[in-house]
Amino acid sequence: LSSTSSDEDDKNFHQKESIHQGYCVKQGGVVKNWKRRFFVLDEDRISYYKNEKWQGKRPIKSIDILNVKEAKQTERYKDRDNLFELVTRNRTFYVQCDTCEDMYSWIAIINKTVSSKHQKKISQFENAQE
Ligand code: 4IP
Repeated sequence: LSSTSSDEDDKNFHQKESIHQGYCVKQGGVVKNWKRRFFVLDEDRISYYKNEKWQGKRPIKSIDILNVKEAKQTERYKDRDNLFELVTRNRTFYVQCDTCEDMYSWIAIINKTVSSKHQKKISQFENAQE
């Protein structure tokens, strides 16, 4: 979602049922500072918000799951443990979890959601061909 979306788009911010959610610390894109944000994953997108009272609110940023290539553990920043990277078509997000278990959960669930989404797209395409 771009910052240019109109207020009309607000009703589209209603997410599908949340698959996974929780606080993580993320790095900025250009200004590389780290912020604690509340992440919410559903079958279509990963969004982050200022805090856990996200329901009905516009996310700070929302990433289309179809733009996500993969999530994987990284040691890019030596002073930050439990760190994974979320590789998208145009940006790699660095996300630090509170625990190692959190990190593995996020990585597994993101990659699973990405592949089910692609699988769903493929079946839709195949059904349309029939
Ligand atoms: C901001 O720094 C925050 O880190 C933003 O994170 C981040 O945007 C900005 O990245 C960065 O400049 P300040 O708060 O000091 O302005 P958040 O959006 O979580 O608040 P991203 O794109 O990471 O969300 P750039 O790329 O706009 O510089």
